[in-house]
Amino acid sequence: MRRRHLFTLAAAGAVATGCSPDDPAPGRSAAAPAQAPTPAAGPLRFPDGFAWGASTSAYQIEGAAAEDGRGPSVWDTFSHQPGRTHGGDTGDVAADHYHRLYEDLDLMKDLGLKSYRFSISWSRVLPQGRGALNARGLDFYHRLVDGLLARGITPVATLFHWDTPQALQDRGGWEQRDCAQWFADYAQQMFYSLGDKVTTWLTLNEPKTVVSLGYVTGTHAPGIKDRKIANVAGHHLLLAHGLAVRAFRASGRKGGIGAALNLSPVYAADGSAGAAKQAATLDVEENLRWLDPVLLGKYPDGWLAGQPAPVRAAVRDGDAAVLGERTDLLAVQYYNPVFVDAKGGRVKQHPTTQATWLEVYPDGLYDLLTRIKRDYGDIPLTITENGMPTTNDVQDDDRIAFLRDHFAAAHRAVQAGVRLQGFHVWSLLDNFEWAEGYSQRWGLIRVDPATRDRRRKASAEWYRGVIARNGLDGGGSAQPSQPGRTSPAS
Ligand code: GCO
Repeated sequence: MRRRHLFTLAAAGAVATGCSPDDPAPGRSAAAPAQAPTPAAGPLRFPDGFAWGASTSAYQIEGAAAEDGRGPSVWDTFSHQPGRTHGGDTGDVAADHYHRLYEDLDLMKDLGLKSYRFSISWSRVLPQGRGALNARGLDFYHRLVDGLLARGITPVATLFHWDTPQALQDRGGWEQRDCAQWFADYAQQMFYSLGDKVTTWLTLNEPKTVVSLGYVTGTHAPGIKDRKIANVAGHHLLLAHGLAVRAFRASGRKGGIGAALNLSPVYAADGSAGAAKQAATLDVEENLRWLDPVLLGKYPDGWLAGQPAPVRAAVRDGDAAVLGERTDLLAVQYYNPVFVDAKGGRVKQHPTTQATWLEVYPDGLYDLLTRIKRDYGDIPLTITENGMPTTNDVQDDDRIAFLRDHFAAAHRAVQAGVRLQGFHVWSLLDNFEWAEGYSQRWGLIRVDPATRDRRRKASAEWYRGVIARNGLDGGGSAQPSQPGRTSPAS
C-alpha cells in the first residue's frame, strides 16, 4: 500500500487543477532542478538557538485508546475495520507512550532535544469533540508539557494530526462547514488550558494528505472515496486553520501559530516543453493550493473555477480572509520531490526507501525552502518532519546518511538567507505508520513490537552528537556510532 497517491491522481486528471498548463501563475514556476550537491568541506554550524527536535503524533504513539475517558477518533474506527491496515494493526497500544511518558521524556533529554513536536488527541481532551473538557485526558498533556519544560525542551503542539473525533465524523466531519468552528472551539480551549506553557502551536498537519488519502483514495481514515467532495473537506480544513488562528489572537496568549504543510518540489524530468508544462500544473496541486491560501489568503488563479460544483459552493464570500489570517511561522514537512515527464507520468530518478513513495533527494529540501522565501517572503520556517523508514533494526546507518544529507541541504538554505529556525526529525519513536501499521519503522528509538521496550538506534546516538555540536562535522559526513544498549532509565 502506498501512502502518498496525490501525484498519481493529479497526473491522471482525477484532481482538477483548473490551471492552464500554458499559463502558470506569473512570477512563479515549478522548481528548476538543483545543481549537483556541493559537498561542504568544513564543519557545518547552525545558527545559535537552532531548534533541533523530533516529531510524533498522538494516535501513532500514545495507545491507551480507551483509557481515562478518551473518546474514539476516526482512526480508531478505521484501523479496526478489516483490511484497512497492514496486518490489521491498530493504535490501541501503539508505542504505549501514554504509560511510558517519563521514560520517553528522559530519552528526549538524553538526546539533547531542544524542541519536541507532538499532537494533542482531540478526542482525548473532548471525547465528543465538543463540550466539556475531559480533565483526565487534558492532564496527560499537562504532564507532558511540564515534563518537557522541566527538561529544557520547548513544546510544539499540533492541534490536529488526522484524528477527528468519531462523534464529529458521525455529524459529517470535515464535509460539514460546522466542523471548522468545532475545531476552532477546541483550539480555543487548548489555548486557555495550555497556552501559559505552550508558545508554539500548529493548527493542521498535512491537510493535503487528509484530502488525498482520506477523501480520494480512501486509504486513510475516514476512508471516503469521493473526488467531488474531497476539496470540500480541504476547504473546511483551511477554514478551521484560519478560525483557530483567530481564536489564538483573541486568547491573548503569547507565542506563535502556523500550519504544518507537506510540500514537494516538482521538476520536469527532461528538457521538453511538455514536461515543463506538466510540472507547472502539478506544482499547483502539490504546493500552491495550500501555500497560497495560508500565506496569501487566496487560492491560485483559476484553481477554484476548475473544481467540482460542491467545492465551488463551499467557498463563501469572506472565507479568503479567514484562510489567510496572519500566521507567525510555517512548519514545513519534506520527504520527496516529484519528477514528471511530458505525459504527466512520475519518473523516479533517485533511490527510494522501504516507503516506495519516498524518493531520496536532499536537494529538494534546499529548493523548497529557498522557493518559499522567494515567492512568499521571509516568514520564519521550521521543519517539522523529515526522515525515513528502514528495515535495519538498530544499526540504521542508512537513516544517518539520509538525515546528514538533509541537514546539509537545510544548512545551505540557511546560508542562502532562509529564516529556518528548527529541524524536527520524523520520528522520535517507531510507531503506528497509518495504513502501513507497524511494518515501517521510522524512529530514532526502537520500540520492541512485543514488549514496547525502548532502545536507542545508531541514528539516535549520532543525532545526539549533531545537537551537541549544533551541526555536522567534516562536511556532514556521518560519524561512526553505535546503538545504545538500553534506554537511559534502565
Ligand atoms: C505525515 C505524518 C506522519 C507520518 C510520516 C511518515 O505527515 O505523513 O505527519 O504521521 O508518519 O510522514 O509517513
